[in-house]
This record gives sequence, structure tokens and C-alpha cells, in this order.
Amino acid sequence: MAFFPDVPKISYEGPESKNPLAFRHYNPEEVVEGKTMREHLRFAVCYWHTFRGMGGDPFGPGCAIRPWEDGTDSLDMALKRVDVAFEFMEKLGVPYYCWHDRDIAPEGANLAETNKNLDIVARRLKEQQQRTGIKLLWGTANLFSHRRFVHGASTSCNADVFAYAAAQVKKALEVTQELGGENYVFWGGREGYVTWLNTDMKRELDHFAKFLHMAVEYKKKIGFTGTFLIEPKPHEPTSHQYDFDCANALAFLRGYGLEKEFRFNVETNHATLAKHTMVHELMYASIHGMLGSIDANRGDLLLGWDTDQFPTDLYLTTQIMLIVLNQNGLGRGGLNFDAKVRRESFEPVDLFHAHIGGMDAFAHGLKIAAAIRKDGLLADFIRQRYASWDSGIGAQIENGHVTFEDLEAYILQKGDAAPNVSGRQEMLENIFNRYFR
Ligand code: XUL
Ligand code: CO
Repeated sequence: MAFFPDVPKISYEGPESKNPLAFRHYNPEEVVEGKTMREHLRFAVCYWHTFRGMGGDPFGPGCAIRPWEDGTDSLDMALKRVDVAFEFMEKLGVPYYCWHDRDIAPEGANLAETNKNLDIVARRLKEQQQRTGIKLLWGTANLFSHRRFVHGASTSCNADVFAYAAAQVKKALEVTQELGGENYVFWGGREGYVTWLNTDMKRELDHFAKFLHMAVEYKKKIGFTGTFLIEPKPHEPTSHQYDFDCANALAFLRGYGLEKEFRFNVETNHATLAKHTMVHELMYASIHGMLGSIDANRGDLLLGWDTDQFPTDLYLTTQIMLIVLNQNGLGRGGLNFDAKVRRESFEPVDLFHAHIGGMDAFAHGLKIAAAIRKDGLLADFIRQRYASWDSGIGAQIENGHVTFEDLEAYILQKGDAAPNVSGRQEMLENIFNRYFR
């Protein structure tokens, strides 16, 4: 059965191609810095936006044309949707996908029935994974859509909801393991609060940490070898999400002795909602050895919410790939398109255009980042800028034990600090621009 009859297998045609259904830069076999593009980029399609999103917004319902959908959330529809998803991903040539448990299978009348639904759909997913070779980058649990999670999941005031969430994550972890998932993601959903008037913050944070400790314990018990990833986000849906950004989440993990068990899944639109750039968040995670995976998307500078648009900005993708190359890759992580087509782009083929554009932007960015690294000009500049720390008093401060008294004596003897040198921001921006031809 062909759900996308008019779309051929997408292939690489090179930068000169004018075919909108072809890659101009993503050539999976092309080797960059000793690794193929497929290995560097590890693209994933997300199930929620791509196969469950219908384009609804606060002002109107979904209006996407998805001829295969029957308007229900039945088990039969869920199974059919698996076939749609794998036809799409096969045609796109993407090596990974990601899901929330409730994206792939419907809730039943109770948890036992819901788990049974999940097992049935997981069986079909496994068959399709085996048929196509497409793998699961990560699984996660949706602990935010159902009304039982109105006050949060592990941070809910209702202890039964904590228990329900634990049972749900236990099952989602098992299914992720069964499908060979390489990571498991914890995005805070409704873990946060809206008003202090009804919130015991200390208790909620303690519960959140307890929940994560239990997840780690269960992970070890069942021998799940994937990486646990926390996905920070500052606001939305709550006013104060508990995993605000990478720095905040790292402090939380360290405070509760969890930092060795987790890494971060950093998302562009979450970084910008936190009034950071994606570069800032990635660098912060990377220098702490915490950058595990990326949710690749972008926001809209004019809108203050999570628009989850497909990334097409070469400046952005180049910067991201520079950081990824600088830390020698994402390991078991990847680039997951946590992105949705605009409501106005309502035809099935738009799903292809969106992913092709995102994949090409990252492949192009990867090539530019490799060229920047090869030249080494920008890295040299930074090295040079800190040269005063490589010898003399700088090296003594960094490596030895130097006191305030020593430093006072040093400066008293010198009379004043050595003069500063220009930061050369404009020159550096011009150099950066040279690589975009
Ligand atoms: C929400 C978000 C989620 C996570 C997975 O903003 O990014 O889709 O990626 O729960
Ligand atoms: Co995300």
C-alpha cells in the first residue's frame, strides 16, 4: 500500500539540483572528517508532529490532509499509522525515529489495557524496524496530555499520579528496550508550577528527583544500556518548568546525585525560549560532558512560544555542527526533528519538503563546520586570546596555588596589568561569513 504514491525515494542529486524532492547536500555516504554524513548526523523523524500533528492551533482545529487517517485514535488506526510512518521514513532515507508512548498507541480503559495496546503496536514497529533497518533513537512517555497530569506527573500534588507516572515510564522503558532504543528522554511536560500560592516547591523538586532515581534503578535492573536524557525547557506549559535550561538542570542533577546518570537532549526552540542561543546551551552542555542529543528545530523570533519550526538557517546548523564536531560527535545521540510543518502547509508532500530542507541544512552546515575546523582560524583566535594563561602568572594561577597576597605582590611590582587587546568581533564575524559561499 502506498500512502505517498506521488513521492519517489528521495536521493542525493548535488548542489546544482533544482528538484525540490531531492537532497542537494545530504549525501549519506559522503565522508566528512573520516565519517559518513549518515554517521555524523544520525537524523530522526519524530512521531508526534509528523504522524500525529494535524495542524491545530488555539484558533482552529487541525486542517492537515492525511488521507490515511480515519479520524479515530483506534488500535487499527495506530497499526496502519505505523505502516505510513515507515513508508515515509524509508522514502526519506532517515536512519532513526522517536516517539512518546501515546503517539504510537491509544490509551485503553485502564493501564493494563493501555499497556496491551502499546505491546501490540510495538510488535508492528519491531517488524517494520527489522524490514527497513530504521532504528529507534529514543522513546519517551507522554506524562502531560491526559487530564490526570493536570498538576504534573512526578511533581503532582496527587501521590497516585506519581505512581501512575512511574508505572507508565516503567512500561515505556521496557518498550524502548524491546525496540533497541539508543536513548530514553525525560522532558518535563508539566513538571513545574504556575502559581506559588498552591505550590510546595521543595516537595515537588524532591519528588522529581526521587522519580528519576527510581527510573535509574529500574534501568539498571532491566539492563537497559541506552542513555537517559533530560530535555530542558524554561516555560510552557507551566510558567516555571523545573528543567529551565542546561545550567539549571545540571545544578538540579548534581544537587540530587543524579549527574552521572543523565545527559541532555538540547532543543533549539527551548534554548531560545530561555533567552539563550542554541550555541550557548550546546556549549554549556558540551563543556560539562553532558551533550547527549539534539532536538533540531527553531523558533520564530517574533513569537514568544514553542513554534517547533523546521531548521533551515545555515548559520544555526553550522554552529550546531561545529560544537558537535568539536566534541567528536553525539555518540548514541542524534538530530531529532522535533519540528512540525506550518498549519498552512497541509498536504502530505509538505512533510517531505520540511524534512529534506532540515536534513540538507544540517548536511550543508556539517560541510561548512568541517571547513572552519580545517582552517582553524577561529579556534586559533580563541586560543591566542587566552595566551596570557599559558605561561607566567596565568599558568601559575591555573596550575599552582597562588594567593591574593602573591597576586598583590605581582601587580605591585609590575605597576599595572598588561594592556588589553581588541576582541575583534566584527573581524571574526567577517571570517565566519567567508565560509558561506
Ligand atoms: C516539548 C518537547 C517534547 C519532547 C519530548 O516542547 O520538545 O516533544 O521533545 O517529550
Ligand atoms: Co523536544
